[in-house]
Amino acid sequence: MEKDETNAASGWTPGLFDQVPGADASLGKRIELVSGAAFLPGRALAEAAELLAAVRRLTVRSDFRQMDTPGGRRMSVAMTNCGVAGWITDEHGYRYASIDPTTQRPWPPMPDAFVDLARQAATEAGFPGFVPNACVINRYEPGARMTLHQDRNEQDLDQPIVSVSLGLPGVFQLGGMERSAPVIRRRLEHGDVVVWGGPARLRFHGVLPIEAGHHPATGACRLNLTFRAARIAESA
Ligand code: MD6
Ligand code: FE
Repeated sequence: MEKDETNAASGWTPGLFDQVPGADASLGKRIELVSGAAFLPGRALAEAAELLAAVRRLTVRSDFRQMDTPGGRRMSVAMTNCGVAGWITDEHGYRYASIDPTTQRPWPPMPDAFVDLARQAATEAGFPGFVPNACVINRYEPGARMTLHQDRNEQDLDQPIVSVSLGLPGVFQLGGMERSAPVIRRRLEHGDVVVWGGPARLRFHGVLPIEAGHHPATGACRLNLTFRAARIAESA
């Protein structure tokens, strides 16, 4: 496995990504961004069209919407979810809920193609046995961004997160365990996958404002799918 040449000084844990049976160069590159975070360039390229068709189908039932943070700011990213739990935010806080507050119905089920890709990518990155039950789907129009945050609403922090980028590129920022820690930046292109767990699971991260452009697969936006093992805090 290759080390990230932009981050050669990171404390790499030998073995974490080396114990996957059959993991070799022929399966595609795996680049360790920091210990616990593997970058799989182009890993979802073959599946991208199928993933996007599934997103189109499930947004008929639960469409993208811009949510408000507990502090009262409207997020620039539009979101929806599928699976048994959906990540939501409103004046009461951030949490997972089994009911879409917009439709008052359960979120759409997670398509098999989503589960298959997430499990395979997690295994290839050294996290076998990943069981995603929630997928957050983010849509970034030009100018939309995700400020630095930690993903800590999930039940089982031993389970990784699998992140799939589709459409326009975005610049991913990966920081430390405190918001003020220095960040490394990585451009994520259509079909790129990042798997993130273990010692990296609670690192701060975000996405810089998306630049305007056109992508043949998505048009004028970037989509990001993040697969998680979540906990349902309440029903809505
Ligand atoms: C995004 N991703 O790439 C936002 N979180 O649009 C995330 O917030 C994220 O990519 C945890 C793990 C991987 C991620
Ligand atoms: Fe996140």
